[in-house]
Amino acid sequence: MLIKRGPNGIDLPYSSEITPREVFESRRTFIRQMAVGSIAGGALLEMVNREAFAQAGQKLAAKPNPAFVVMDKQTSFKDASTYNNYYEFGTDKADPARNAGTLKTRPWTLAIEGEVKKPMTLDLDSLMKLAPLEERVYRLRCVEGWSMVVPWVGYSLSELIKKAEPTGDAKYVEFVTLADKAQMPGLGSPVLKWPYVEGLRMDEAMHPLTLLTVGMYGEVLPNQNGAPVRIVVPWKYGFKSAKSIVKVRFTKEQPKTAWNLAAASEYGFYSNVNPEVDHPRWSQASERRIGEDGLFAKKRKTLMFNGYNEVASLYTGMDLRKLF
Ligand SMILES: Nc1nc2c(c(=O)[nH]1)N[C@H]1C(S)=C(S)[C@@H](COP(=O)(O)O)O[C@H]1N2
Ligand SMILES: [Mo]
Repeated sequence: MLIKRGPNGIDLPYSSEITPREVFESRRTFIRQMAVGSIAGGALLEMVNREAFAQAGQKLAAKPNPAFVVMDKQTSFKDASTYNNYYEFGTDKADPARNAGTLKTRPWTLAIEGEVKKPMTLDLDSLMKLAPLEERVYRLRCVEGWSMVVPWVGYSLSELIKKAEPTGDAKYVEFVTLADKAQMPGLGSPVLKWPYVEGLRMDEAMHPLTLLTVGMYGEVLPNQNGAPVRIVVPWKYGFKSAKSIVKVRFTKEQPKTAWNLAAASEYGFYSNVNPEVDHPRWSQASERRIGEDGLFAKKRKTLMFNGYNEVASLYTGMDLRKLF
């Protein structure tokens, strides 16, 4: 996919083919005005920003990163965007696709706070431009026993963390997600304590696999997949991959996460994909790949760390049966 270079040399993350016509046209007018020197630099930045206020489905330019591509057949966009867990929009798999249209993803801000030298609040546009967008094809396995293979668009969360300069006291990272009753019908239900909160240990958050995600299948994230910005941690059960995050908080103490608070014996803080540690109510030894669930489809063997063996060294010396 092409990255269009803006008139001032800033890479525009969206290509003109898909830019809404009025934006495209105003850009042309604007370029013309630029040529006659009638617009100041400030106005230019504003224009680039406005252009990047993309909606779900809009194309995103991202460079495939072959170092992060699993060879498994990709799940279809249709399956990945209609079979979801996003309890803020209902607990049925079809609910998020049906109900998440009410999520207002723009404007959006992400606050970076806690144990950092540089706390900041980023709007979506600055977030999109903080590092080059990459496409990465990851396996994602839900604790319920199904998995998907999705081409995500984003960049390593470590890029953002480095900018915030964590202090020596930052041992964990907490992700706080949006909780707005006006937009999210599921908040009326007490299934979880809202907002949905997740967390990682600092070294897990800094691991290059941990992806700050803004798109999938070459497009801006559909709302039901966690627009406008989510985390994807491919070696952990899906619930660690928090959707629609509004805050990244660096802490001394291990964050209290939503699923752990709801049922500590079933959902540990670590929740690494581990075929040897069963969920108290079912085995975790195998999984069903979404899209392969016909009558004759075989279940797949679940792999340790979901197949991401490069993370094993993060856990040397830890008893992963106790710290599940
Ligand atoms: N805010 C929020 N994030 C969430 C959830 C949720 O209910 N709310 N569900 C989690 C679970 S259980 C899974 S399996 C993944 C599913 O991501 P996907 O729908 O994009 O496949 O999102 C995770 N992130
Ligand atoms: Mo899940």
